Amino acid sequence: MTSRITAVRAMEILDSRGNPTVRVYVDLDDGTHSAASVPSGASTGENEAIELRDGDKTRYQGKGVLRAVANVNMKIAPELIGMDVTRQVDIDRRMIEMDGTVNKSSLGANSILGVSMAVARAAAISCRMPLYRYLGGSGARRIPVPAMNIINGGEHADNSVDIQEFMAVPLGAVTFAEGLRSVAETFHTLKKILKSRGLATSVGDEGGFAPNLASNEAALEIIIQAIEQAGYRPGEDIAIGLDSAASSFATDVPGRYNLIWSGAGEMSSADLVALGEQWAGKYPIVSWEDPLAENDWESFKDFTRKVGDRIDIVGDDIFVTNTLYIDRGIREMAANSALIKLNQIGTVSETIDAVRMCRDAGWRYFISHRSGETEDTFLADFAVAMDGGQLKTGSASRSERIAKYNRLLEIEQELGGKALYYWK
Ligand code: 2PG
Ligand code: MG
Repeated sequence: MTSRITAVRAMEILDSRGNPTVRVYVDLDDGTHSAASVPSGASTGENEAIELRDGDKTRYQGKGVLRAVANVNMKIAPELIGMDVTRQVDIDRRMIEMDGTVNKSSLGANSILGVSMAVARAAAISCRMPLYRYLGGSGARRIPVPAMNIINGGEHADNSVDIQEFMAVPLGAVTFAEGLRSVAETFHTLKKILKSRGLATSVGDEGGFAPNLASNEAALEIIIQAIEQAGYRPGEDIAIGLDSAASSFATDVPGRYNLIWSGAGEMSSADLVALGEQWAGKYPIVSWEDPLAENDWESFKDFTRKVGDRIDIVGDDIFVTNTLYIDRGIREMAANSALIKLNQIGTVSETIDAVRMCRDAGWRYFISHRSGETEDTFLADFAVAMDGGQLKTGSASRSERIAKYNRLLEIEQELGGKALYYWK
């Protein structure tokens, strides 16, 4: 028997940066209630689906989401009442059609995604299944390797590091729990090293440390030291993942970058590719996200040609979880992996389409949180459901990040000996 939607309503809540975001509640005729909360990015891609903000400067400096909330309550809800909750694609499509724009700017991706996620969760509860199994099927049992962001820079912190994320990737562990332990221990060891050098141990938006270091390379060196001091082998037990978020230090002149914060100064795309190639040879780097700006397709291709056989070149701002851009990326070999963020595209079913496209092309895909998150653990179940094997969900601090890790620990335990954990 299928269950039907009887109510959909939204409210304004706060995200991990204290900015407003949307939470949506869905009720079904079988008595099921569900809720889901929408994340929010800082280093956003130009072609991302639009997050609707009120722009009313008298509330939350213009960042209120009451218009998005009203869109859920007044426009979306009446359309969805009575629909079969398991018809995720139909429900998402109905909202996309109602919106009528290419980037969801009319209803807002924040209102649409909130509904889409709450619908998926309501359906899972109604079917008496954990969300990862409802979305991923009975074979869903792979727990992703967590790329733990232990040093934050760029737009996620107020320090001297241009690269936005330095991640510790526990690819040598045999279970998620052990992998998580190894990178959490590395995080704590890193704290001690920073302290001993008189460097700040305060954290950035994703919970990694945000010290003022002499250079971007100094961050790589100190992470390697932390891995070793924690008792692990760099590159074997724990490798390094990077997210340059290079659009955030691209200048207005195409192909020119300015590594402002570290003082490294201006450089061309070719210089950046050469530097990246050098680092990829020198450090145990296994994945590199947005090494170049979102419009610098030619240099993305060049970098992929040069190091793509050794490391994952992950497109985030360049692809924005949109099959239109991922398809072009696959055809032009602009990368070999894509980052997957639900709110970049704005519905659960379109996010699944993006994952499917990657999988069909033999690309890897990294499921990701946003720098502004909530306590919602939807992402953890989603990552297991997508069978991707790689997840970015922040550091070993800040509860909005830890909530996802704890949910993954729970899923691994629930699966018992059947859980899978491997990097490649
Ligand atoms: C990124 C994300 C998440 P933001 O660039 O990959 O780490 O950051 O949510 O600010 O876009
Ligand atoms: Mg990114």
